[in-house]
Amino acid sequence: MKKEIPRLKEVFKDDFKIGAAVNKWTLHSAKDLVTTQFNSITAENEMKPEMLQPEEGEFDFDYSDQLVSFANEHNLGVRGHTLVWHNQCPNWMFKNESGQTVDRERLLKRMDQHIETVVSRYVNQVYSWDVVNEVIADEEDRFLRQSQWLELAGEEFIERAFHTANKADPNATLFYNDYNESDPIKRDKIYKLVKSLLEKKVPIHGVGMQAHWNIHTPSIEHIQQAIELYASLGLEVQITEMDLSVFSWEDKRTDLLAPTKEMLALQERRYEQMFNLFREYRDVISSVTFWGAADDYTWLSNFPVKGRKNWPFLFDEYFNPKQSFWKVVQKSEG
Ligand code: HAH
Repeated sequence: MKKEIPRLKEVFKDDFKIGAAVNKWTLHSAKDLVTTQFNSITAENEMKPEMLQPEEGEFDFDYSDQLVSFANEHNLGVRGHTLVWHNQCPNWMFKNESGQTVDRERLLKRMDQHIETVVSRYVNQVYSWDVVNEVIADEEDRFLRQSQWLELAGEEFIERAFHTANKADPNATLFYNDYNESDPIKRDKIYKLVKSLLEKKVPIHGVGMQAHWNIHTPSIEHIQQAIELYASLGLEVQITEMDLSVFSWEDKRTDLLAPTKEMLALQERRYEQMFNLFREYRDVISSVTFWGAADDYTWLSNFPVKGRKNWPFLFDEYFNPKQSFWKVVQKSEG
């Protein structure tokens, strides 16, 4: 008989929720893995504005409803992703009937309508929402990202999105979510933004650290400092899109058919260190979500190098636990 392996959701049940991003295909292909190992899911794409409202006023909830029913049926929480983002946002949002850019009022009204419709549909079924995604600039000398949202609506769109989401579901916890969240310069900008929102009494409850990391960077120290800093605002932290690429950002090699032994060894060590850190901060970290479930499918196989396979998770292409999995579940505490 096949020996049962430990379940992540059991191992971390007193610490934080443990989640996987799924999409309309992996919801079926990885069904057993997702329902046995995890207690939270996030839609990789199916709840993004371009998917939910491809044309003005014409909502398409087919896939997101399926995902939420799946979650209900299998007792999984749902992490909502995402309400306002510069990417995967339908172009009509920024245009009027004659194809010119809309004015501020019209854009903000459309934003409110989108948020109200989506959030109220899943009231009490989504425990946290990424209300605003990635509005901090990567350039060192810029604060907010240049986007149509910022250009057309001005920075108030950020706080307004949180107010609107909070009105639609006062029980959901609301997050600001971003990548390179552990980089000291970007981290300080995220901190500054979130702090200013709190000072204005904006209903924001947490910072989402995407955690698109790799086997070399960022350092555990930088991750720890970022968690500390965000938590110092009295907010929750969630790890929202974790994956550990086997390639450093600069490494664009495309020759590998499998990860090397060295890559896997580093990945194991890093996963172990990271989960030790997460456990240390269990009082502030309320959920840890991977941006996928197993190495058979990851967005990283198309980013940043198109068509280059990557192996970033705890489960291999056949859904078997990798050595990294065993490192993560063997807790040192007695
Ligand atoms: C994330 N952005 C997004 O939040 C998520 O919705 C998407 O599925 C994958 C990754 C990370 C990112 C990016 O899209 C582009 C450049 C850097 C980082």
